[in-house]
Amino acid sequence: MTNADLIVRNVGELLTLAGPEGPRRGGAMRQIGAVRGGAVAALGERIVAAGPERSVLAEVAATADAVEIDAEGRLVTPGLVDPHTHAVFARTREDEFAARVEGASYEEIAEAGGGIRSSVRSLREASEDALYDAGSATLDRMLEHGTTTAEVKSGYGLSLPAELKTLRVVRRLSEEHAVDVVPTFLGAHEFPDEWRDDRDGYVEHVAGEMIPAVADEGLARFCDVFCEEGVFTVDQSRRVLEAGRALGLEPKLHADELHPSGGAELAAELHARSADHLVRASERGIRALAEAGVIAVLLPGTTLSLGSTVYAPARRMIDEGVAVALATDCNPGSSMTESMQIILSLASMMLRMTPAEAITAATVNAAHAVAAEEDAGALTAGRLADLVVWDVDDHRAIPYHYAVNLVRTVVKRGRVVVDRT
Ligand code: IZC
Ligand code: ZN
Repeated sequence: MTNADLIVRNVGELLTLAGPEGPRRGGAMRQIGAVRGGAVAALGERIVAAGPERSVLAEVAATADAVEIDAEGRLVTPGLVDPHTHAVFARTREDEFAARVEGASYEEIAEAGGGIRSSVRSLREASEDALYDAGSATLDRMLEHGTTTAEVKSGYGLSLPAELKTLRVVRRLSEEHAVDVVPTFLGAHEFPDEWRDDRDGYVEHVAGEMIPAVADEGLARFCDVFCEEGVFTVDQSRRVLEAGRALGLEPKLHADELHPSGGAELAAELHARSADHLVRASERGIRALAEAGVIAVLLPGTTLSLGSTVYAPARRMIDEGVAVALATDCNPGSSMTESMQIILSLASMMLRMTPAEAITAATVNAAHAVAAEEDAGALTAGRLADLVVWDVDDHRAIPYHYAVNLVRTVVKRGRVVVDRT
């Protein structure tokens, strides 16, 4: 018998996502650990039991002040994990969105000095407090939509002080906001105005000065690079990612988003934690990801927002044995959403991932993509009590009923943090 101070019972469909260690691949992506008539019990921040209600209730003793949530037959899943966001920025870019609607491309806008460089100008001027307030409001919206863990990248500073400012804001958010935040350094997101005539010089500045300063302050878990035609080449990306790894920052890549750029192959060569986007990844690149065990983080909200019709080849990846995860890419330029729910809908509608595969990709595989697998992504004893009670009773309804918020209650670290009943 163990004590429990939170019990969620009367769960119509409980998805535990329990299963073998490691990210799920192939047919295992459909195994979501569904239990009819389930319950979850927690003590403090962590789960003590989850499974059929009868066995959970037989295993735990409720404390005198225990909170009980009656799910009234609804669906309960792990809190969603969003493993790729640029959630700390100073200003939105609806001007560029409107220009794209009228025919301008993302790359034309970037070449003309807009895009990421526009976000850099506004972020450099913003105070830490203003960035914190904006980032906190963004995380609030994520939480309201069921996300309980999110990765957040820097990359709108592109100078040592502005990158450190961003990552200190990310750290403050991780300390103060209910959402657990995983910090990623993305100094190689674009070439800032002052380095555009000396691109290799900027790469050396990132590798030789920014990364040591970031590592010294313990400000990031991962190092990412925008490896893409017109931005960082494969060689420049390798240089940055190897410098990061040498100081303890694990590699991640923006790979093959707009053109086949050799990003997937580089991710495999470096045994990166994840390769993200992969819309234009080559066949060889996809096979290399599978062999190297690199997680593919797919971002269909970006494809939608850019008005493209070419989505990442998710089915081919799953068939090849790549572990697929999903993320919002929440950012002011190419995917302005905080909701993983619309991402699940796009995954099913446009990537042809089954609802079960999409949920695996947004929970357990997403947790692996940000090295949070011991805490998040599944409802099993020992993991954090991060869960969502949904306003539906069948997991297939999450991608199906789209563009509305289906969240009823969010529990984060054993506490009710969103209550929409
Ligand atoms: O602000 O445009 N693709 N980075 C790579 C982005 C999009 C974010 C942005
Ligand atoms: Zn991104």
